[in-house]
Amino acid sequence: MRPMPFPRANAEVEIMRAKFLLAWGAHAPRVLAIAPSRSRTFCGKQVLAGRQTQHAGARALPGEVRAFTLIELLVVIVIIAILAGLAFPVFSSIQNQAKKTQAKNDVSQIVTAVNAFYTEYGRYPIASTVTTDLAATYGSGTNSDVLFKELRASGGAINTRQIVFISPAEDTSQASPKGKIGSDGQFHDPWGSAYVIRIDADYDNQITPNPYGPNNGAGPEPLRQGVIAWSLGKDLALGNTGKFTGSDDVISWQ
Ligand SMILES: [Ca+2]
Repeated sequence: MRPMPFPRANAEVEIMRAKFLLAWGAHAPRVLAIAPSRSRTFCGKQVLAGRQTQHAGARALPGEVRAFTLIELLVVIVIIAILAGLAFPVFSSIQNQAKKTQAKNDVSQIVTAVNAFYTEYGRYPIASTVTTDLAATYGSGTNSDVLFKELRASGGAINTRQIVFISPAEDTSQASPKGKIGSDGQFHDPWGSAYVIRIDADYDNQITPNPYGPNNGAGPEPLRQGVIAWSLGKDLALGNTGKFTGSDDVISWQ
């Protein structure tokens, strides 16, 4: 038998080796790439004969699972964190604007209810012993439950016909629930502080004092109103250093 030339025997061994590597690679967890410099041509076909090297960016073999690297996951997490950071202030601003809209609606309803009471009874829902507008201020200093008992026909002495002039949602499990009547009987704004109401107790068709002072963004003093209501806003404080201009308060008369 004529001995097989060494280069041909070497080529057959390398073909078998390449077949083994391809078969093994189908079950390997990582991509196997063959160093191109170690391949050679046999009978016009490319024979893979090089040393195997792991390469994350190499093309996956059939049936192989492509996994994310730690760096790729970290990049995705950082991008998500940046997007969330950008979206949160926008979301917070929209939410606060919705609360201001609700507060504006609530103070308008309170004023409408007090005026309706006046139309019905010819007087405001306050005790006859209260004779100044400053004394007829409820929700700040004086608890507003005495006023809302009358307006809600809930135990008041003046609303003798038990007419319901206003009916906000109620949550008596909390002292100051947001946007509801609490266990203290007061009507709380969406940030949790009680709405403040001032009524023309001396019946001169104007209210004195203006809670923000004259010409501080909330009109003159006295105000030509029978009843006013306001919310302290998100900062839970009256005005911006006492002035309405630049504050987050919500008022009924503008
Ligand atoms: Ca007055």
